Amino acid sequence: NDNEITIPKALDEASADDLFCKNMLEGLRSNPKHLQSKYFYDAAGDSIFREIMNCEEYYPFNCELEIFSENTAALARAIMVPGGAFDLIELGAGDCTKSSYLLSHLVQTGADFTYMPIDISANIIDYLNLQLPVTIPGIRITGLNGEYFDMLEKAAEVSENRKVVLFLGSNLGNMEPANAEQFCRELRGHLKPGDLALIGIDLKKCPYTVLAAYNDKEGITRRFNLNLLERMNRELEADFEVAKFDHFPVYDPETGACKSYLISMADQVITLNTKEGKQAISFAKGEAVFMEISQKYTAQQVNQLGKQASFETAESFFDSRGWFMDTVWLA
Ligand code: AVJ
Repeated sequence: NDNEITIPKALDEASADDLFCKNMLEGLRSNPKHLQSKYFYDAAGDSIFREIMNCEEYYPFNCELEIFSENTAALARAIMVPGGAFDLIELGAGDCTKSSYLLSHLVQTGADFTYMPIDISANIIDYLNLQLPVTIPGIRITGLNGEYFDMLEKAAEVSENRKVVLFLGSNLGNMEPANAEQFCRELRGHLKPGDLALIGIDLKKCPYTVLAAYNDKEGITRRFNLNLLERMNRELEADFEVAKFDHFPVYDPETGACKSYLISMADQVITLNTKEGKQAISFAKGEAVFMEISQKYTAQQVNQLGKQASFETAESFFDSRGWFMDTVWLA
């Protein structure tokens, strides 16, 4: 049945909560302190991220939207090769505004595919499973809530079709370069010859432009970062006073690393309530908590990244300013 919608069981909620708690505590007990940016995306974080995508300074979203809206047919052609039924798997799908251009085009042209969005946010997957068949009638969708590679394995279990993996929005930039390299190798390991990856990556450019994207005047990005403290207040019964933390983004044009930190504005002790009881974490005035990296690359570095992971670059697409790149890698 072509219209059948499979809604798989979401990641076990208790174990997801435990993992969140464990990872937050590990990061806060480290020296220097750090928190994992993948946890930004609870329901409140999803909503603040939508504000970021609409704010003036955050150019990556508009650049990639331009690529997808202006090159829809060419992108579709690029991923239809070598042909046959396929699974279109999107890692970190979000609300799939960009990919929906491609999805609509593929449905309209009668392509034989199932869309499998993978997202860490259960909220997002529930939304996509319900909403996408309404906005794109005729689409086959199987949403998967969980970690990327766990869900890629699941996707391989449920279907033997050729795989096309979308990894857009410069999500790869959220990994340190060495981890990104490892990630691409691991991704390649989950694919067979003939499978494809379509990777969207933000490129190096004027340092002022990059930094402004992570330091918007309205303070949306600041709220986005502080939301993780508020999420700990909500989910771990923590007692962060977010007014006592400041958002501090930096961009190093030499390495291409854009990093954001939260700075403790005072000597302070916060507590979290865990299964093992109350935990106290102290912060020194001026102490930084590393929150997120948004790594920028040159187009050559991206090609190199693919090559090192045993992919062959088939085709690359750029926005009119050459600020962002979507590249098709053949496994
Ligand atoms: C969607 C993860 C690529 O790093 O540019 C936006 C997230 N963080 N503003 C990025 C983000 C702060 C974004 N990614």
